Amino acid sequence: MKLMLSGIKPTGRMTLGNYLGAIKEWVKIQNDYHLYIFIANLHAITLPIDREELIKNSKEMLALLLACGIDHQKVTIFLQSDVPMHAELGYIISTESYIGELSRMHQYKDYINSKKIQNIPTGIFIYPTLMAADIFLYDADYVPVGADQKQHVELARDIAIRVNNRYGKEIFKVSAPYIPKYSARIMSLSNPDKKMSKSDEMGEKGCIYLTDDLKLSSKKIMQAVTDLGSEIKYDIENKPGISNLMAIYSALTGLSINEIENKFNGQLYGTFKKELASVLVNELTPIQEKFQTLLKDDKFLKEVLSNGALKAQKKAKEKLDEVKTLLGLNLF
Ligand code: AQP
Repeated sequence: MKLMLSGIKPTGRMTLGNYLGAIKEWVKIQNDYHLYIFIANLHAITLPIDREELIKNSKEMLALLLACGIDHQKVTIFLQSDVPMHAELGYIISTESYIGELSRMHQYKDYINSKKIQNIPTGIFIYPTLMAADIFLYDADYVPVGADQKQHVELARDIAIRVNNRYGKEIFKVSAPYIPKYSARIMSLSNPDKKMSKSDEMGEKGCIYLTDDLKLSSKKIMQAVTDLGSEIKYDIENKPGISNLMAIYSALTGLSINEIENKFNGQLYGTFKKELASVLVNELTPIQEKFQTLLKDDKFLKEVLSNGALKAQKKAKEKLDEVKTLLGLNLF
């Protein structure tokens, strides 16, 4: 079985975008791959985050992953900081990468250009080297590629090829991008030109959080921005609002866009939104119930994390030892 690695940053509450773009897909493929899923708290601290919030987000994320159907018996779920090899290999990779290539990363350039933060943490700059280490430690065959992280995954591939050539040995696996079959890129409900993001401070109205009261989520759907005209038709360029809602409907029901267009032919936006809200409530109700139960069970959550960390550490240590020996960092 091939190994797939995925992470999720505990930078906020989990969104419908995270769920439909990643987690629902992970649940579907968990029988077909050795799946490693980590809560990327080392990546989360690249921007300032309150410690209590980080702890709360990380715990809720774990409980939600399980509530959404990730099976901890099949999937290795762990907290990134519980596996110190990530930080150690991350440092080594930073010595194998170039300032020029890291400076070209969109995410880094966006921070430089946005002028949102005056002092940009070095962690933003070396984010891709830590991400490369995440991937290399487990010899991941596949890494799911969302549009945002595509460039970072490509850089990891470049670094792997370069290091392998330098040492004349296939030390790092050149992982292939995994393009999910069913997942969608979900946009903000209030601004469909922008991705639905958990850390979007202005995003409250446009963002559905998995743990939100379902009445509030339905209201957000009903108030979602739609476009001129009334036809339920998928047209990203001219009708981004309704197209986004159709993508959500498709990801929730498994119906194709074509089938959705036929189903709602001649109907009004309001009717479609009502139906979408109802589908959403049906999907999220059992998840929220399970989440609430799991959240009270610290003993179980702790056990899941420590089992996951043990499994991950074992694999990660093997790779790190191999690298350290190759570089002359192990004496005996
Ligand atoms: N809007 C989205 N539509 C589809 N997929 C999405 N993902 C995130 N937002 C959407 C996918 O969720 C997985 C975990 O994401 P992440 O937490 O590691 O980072 P992210 O993509 O940066 O997610 P956010 O919510 O936008 O976080 P912040 O606000 O902290 O930057 C990934 O597979 C991602 O593609």
